Amino acid sequence: MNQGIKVSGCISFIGFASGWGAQVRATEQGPDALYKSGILSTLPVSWEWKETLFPLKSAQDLHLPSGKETLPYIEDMCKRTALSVGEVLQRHHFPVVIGGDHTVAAGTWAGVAFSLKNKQKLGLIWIDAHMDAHTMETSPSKAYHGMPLADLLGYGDSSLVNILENGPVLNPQHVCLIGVRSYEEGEAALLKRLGVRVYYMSEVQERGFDTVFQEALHHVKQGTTGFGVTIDLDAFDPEDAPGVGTPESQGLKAQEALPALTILQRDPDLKALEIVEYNPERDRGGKTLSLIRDLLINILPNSEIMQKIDI
Ligand SMILES: [Mn+2]
Repeated sequence: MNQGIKVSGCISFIGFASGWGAQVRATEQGPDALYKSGILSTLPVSWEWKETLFPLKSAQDLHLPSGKETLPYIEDMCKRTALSVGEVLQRHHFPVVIGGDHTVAAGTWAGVAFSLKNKQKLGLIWIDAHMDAHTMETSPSKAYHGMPLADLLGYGDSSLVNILENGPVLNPQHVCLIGVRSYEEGEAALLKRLGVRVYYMSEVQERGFDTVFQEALHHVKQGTTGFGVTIDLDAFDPEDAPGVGTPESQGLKAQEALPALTILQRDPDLKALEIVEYNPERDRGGKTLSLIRDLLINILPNSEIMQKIDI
């Protein structure tokens, strides 16, 4: 890590208002719904809403099927996200990207790795009900939000693999998935072949979230110069997060996960956070919205830690 340059600023939110990668596209309304809800005003940290990025055309207006036809919108959005995240880090602020569907991850983490010059030295904890590690060849749905982890590992459309520079953003050794319980053979085979550590939901239930998370944290910090966390809200049980694009039963319990995540608040190696797949149309009684608030309160670094983050 570079020495002597300290984070001096605040939390910078970037909204990714796109559902182009999903079959259910209302997640494009997620960032606006979060911003307008007013819950951010209750955060105990200083923050700014840097910008909301919108696709060239709304996915809900244009009824294109999932697959190649949607790629131009997705690659444009991912590239703009990568650049925006880079601007945040160059100002020594802490980026929080709000989706939108999970295709954004291909842009967010490309932007972090490029800006911090730690390509293949960036750890990533991927909290999700799914693996998001398909390629167009293995995906039954052809929806791009099932592919961003494969893109980051170097497998996928070249426009999504090589967003700011050529070559894979992540080394598979530095990646962990937590909460997986719905996946297809092709993506599981890719992750297995690459040696990516997957903590399936069954293992989380057996060993407890706290134990698994601490192990995952240790894993992504080994041999890396910083790490990130991406949270697909569908990792959580639909009881705690009904407002998501693709709900899956038997998920993480917020009550169990939130206390364990507070360890991140004190970790100066955490460089960025991403929370995705919020679908306000499906939320019930503001449950998902309040989960997002609780995640932010439990994870975001306080101002004391902000002074210690080397970028
Ligand atoms: Mn996902």
